[in-house]
Amino acid sequence: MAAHEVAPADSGDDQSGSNTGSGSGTHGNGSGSGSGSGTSTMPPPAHVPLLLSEISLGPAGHEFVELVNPTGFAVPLYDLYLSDNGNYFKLPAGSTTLTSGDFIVKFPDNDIVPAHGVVTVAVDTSAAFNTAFGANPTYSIADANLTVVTSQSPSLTDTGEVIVLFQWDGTSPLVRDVDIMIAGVPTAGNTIVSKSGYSQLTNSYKHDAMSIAAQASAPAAGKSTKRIMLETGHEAQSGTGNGVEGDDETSEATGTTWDTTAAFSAPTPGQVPSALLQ
Ligand SMILES: [Ca+2]
Ligand SMILES: [Ca+2]
Ligand SMILES: [Ca+2]
Repeated sequence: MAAHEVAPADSGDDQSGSNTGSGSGTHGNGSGSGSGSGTSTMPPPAHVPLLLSEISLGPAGHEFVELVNPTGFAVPLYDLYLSDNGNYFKLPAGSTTLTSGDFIVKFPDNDIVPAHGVVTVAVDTSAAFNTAFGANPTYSIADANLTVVTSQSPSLTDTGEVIVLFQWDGTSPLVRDVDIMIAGVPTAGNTIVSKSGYSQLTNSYKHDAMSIAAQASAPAAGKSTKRIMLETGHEAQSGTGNGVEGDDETSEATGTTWDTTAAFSAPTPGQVPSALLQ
């Protein structure tokens, strides 16, 4: 009779459990035993809900960029890059010229950001970050536990930097923006560069609004700038921008969605306000 099949009440979970259990390796040192065997042929995710959430420009050892996953589901870091150089968008052509002090790094394909998780990328060593904040970062550029695509003695300039999270599948002529923030008041060499209409390989970038603005001032040493609000409703989305899903990341009203001069406070790496969690 069919009841024989029912036997162990707990076996049903075992089958699905064996697939989900591999989500463990969220952090950089991982063995990469990750879930995705067929990663090299996977298309880049069409939806990347990750956001920049905090930027600490200094002093040395205290420099980091934080990302948050606002959603209640895990998000892969597949095909995602981070840069502090406005020419990041030339990466597919191999012609990215970094000025001294800048970097482009790529996250490990098999790593994920857990639901409501936070990732920190330290510019200096994990040891220096630990000395500053009492915990290790998720990744360290100096320790190269993520892929350092190119760098020139990377640092975050205290007066200001553009920070860009972007997606590239390794073969497309163009990258796609995920989130952009101009922290502090960067010099021309450290800030965003318009890619409107820029022709590269077999395609051209669409129009960038470029209405994102520098802050009124840079956070003082020992303070950072932090996202306080989600971007929805504060940037052009689902349009014809250069971002994932047609968003225009150069249009975010970061004067509203990030803190400002009077509110700059001590860094909180690994922690975000609950307003950022959906
Ligand atoms: Ca820099
Ligand atoms: Ca944005
Ligand atoms: Ca934080």
